Amino acid sequence: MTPDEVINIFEQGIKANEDTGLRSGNLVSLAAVGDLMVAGDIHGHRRNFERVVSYADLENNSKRHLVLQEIIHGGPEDDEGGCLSFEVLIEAVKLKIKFADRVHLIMANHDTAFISNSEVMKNGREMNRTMRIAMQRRYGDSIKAVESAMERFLFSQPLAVKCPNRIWISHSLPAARYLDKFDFTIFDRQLKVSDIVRPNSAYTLTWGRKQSEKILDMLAEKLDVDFFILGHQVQENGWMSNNKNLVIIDSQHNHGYLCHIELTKSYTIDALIESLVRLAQIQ
Ligand SMILES: [Mn+2]
Repeated sequence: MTPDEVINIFEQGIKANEDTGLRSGNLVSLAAVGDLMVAGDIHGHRRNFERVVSYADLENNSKRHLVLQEIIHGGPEDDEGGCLSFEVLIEAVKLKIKFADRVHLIMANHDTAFISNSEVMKNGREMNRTMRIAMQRRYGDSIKAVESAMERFLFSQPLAVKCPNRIWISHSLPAARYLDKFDFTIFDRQLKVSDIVRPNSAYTLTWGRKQSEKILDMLAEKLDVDFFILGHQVQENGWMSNNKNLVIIDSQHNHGYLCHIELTKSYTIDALIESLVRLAQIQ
């Protein structure tokens, strides 16, 4: 793909993000029709991305939605060790363009780190630098324009998806110490660049970890939902649950999972756990 083709894909992706009919502000609200698949962090794992897309089979399931998150940083490298995960992001953006109202890429902390060019470490490497170096080698003199299009695409992503059956999906949730200052209007209004910078609300939403039961109960009430499906926190077994109102899924390794829920039925936490699908079983 030429740099111009890549830029064009990101531009179309921005338009698809902005024009998604179910989006209001930074929240996508799904109707009580069809079903939904949610993938956790992908981190450049192309094979798992392909498994998720193949399992979702959006062509043949016209009422199905797919949520993707944290696609960049990790996976295959070029000959000089540069991170090639931007290639998987481009594939995901193409899918967003094709199924604009049914594919939802939600904002993650690696995205905000890329946009603000702040450090994000993974296995001892600063991932933005290693990815930008690979992009520089690929796109040469056009690097600035490609980076800008990619940053603007990532910035145009919604923050969360709310299901009619009271399930909330976001990359993470704010940690306890940031909750007092959390701006809940962030879901309804236009996002500002300052929102993604520490300690502002899109930053704390996407970076938060280890939310206590008390915090989850409080957020559930405030956001008017019963359950959270999140990514972000690494799960070696592919998922975890607090057996009450939280399921975390992880799709970045060989024990990765996705979550497959109906949008028309009520859930219990046990039923949500039963809706988990092991990626390795998908051809
Ligand atoms: Mn994350």
